[in-house]
Amino acid sequence: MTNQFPQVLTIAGSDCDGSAGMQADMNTFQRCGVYGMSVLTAAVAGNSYGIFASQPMPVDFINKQFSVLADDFAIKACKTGMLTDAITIETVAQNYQKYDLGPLVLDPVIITKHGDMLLQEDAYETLKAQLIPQATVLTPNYFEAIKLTGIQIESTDDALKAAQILQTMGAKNVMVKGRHNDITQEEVTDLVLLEDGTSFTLSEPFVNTTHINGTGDLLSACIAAELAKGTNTGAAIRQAKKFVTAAITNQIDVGHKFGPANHLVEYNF
Ligand code: PXL
Repeated sequence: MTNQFPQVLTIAGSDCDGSAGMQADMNTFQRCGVYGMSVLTAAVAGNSYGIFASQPMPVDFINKQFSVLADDFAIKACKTGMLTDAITIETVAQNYQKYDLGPLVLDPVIITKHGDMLLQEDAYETLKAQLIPQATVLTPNYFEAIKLTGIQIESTDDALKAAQILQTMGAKNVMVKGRHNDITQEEVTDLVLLEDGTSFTLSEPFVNTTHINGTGDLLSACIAAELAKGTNTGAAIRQAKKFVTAAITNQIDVGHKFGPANHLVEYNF
């Protein structure tokens, strides 16, 4: 038997402060006990105050990263993060179709929690047309779910409606992540709609912390890692939510403003 150790790929941007993007994904893969690889789509200059510059990778270079990895490794699952623009989305969609990369966890990274745009507005339609139909699991946050469906989300019923719309666009399983912008809220509730039409909510107590950079990345990376290990989709999502909750409940003191979710948190998978 060769090449059998669970191998997982993140298709993402580099966040130089280590809190999010490819760096957060690789840390998560390690925590989940899988071997991580990365196709770099972009690089940002950011710190705990925000993002100050962004550089997409050339299409040829993205293509080359896919082809050399596919030539050699047995990738069992992948996830996407920052995709910047329509041409990058098209490139990723074509490569995902071309190679056998296992289930795709699509984190439709549009905007950071602090308002920095990571996907150009004219790329939303390309995302819907080319990548959402290939998603095994789609993990929009509240804002992204509204952007992609055009509906308002005020309740769990609305989140279910949004998830159903995203399913009709082609995503097999959808997790609409709950809002956590109100310090008086007691819980954060996510809505999960599975491929077979069943749905459930996941609630955890609201954690009042400024150290939440990268939580979406940790979540989608953990789902991809669990899928690579053979965990079923529902269980992979539950596991990922627990890991993220642990990572924001036990914060580490890094940076001056909005710090990272704690990728190092003690957690047994
Ligand atoms: O957390 C979303 C995200 C994804 N990818 C990159 C980022 C961020 C947020 O800052 O910088 C590269």
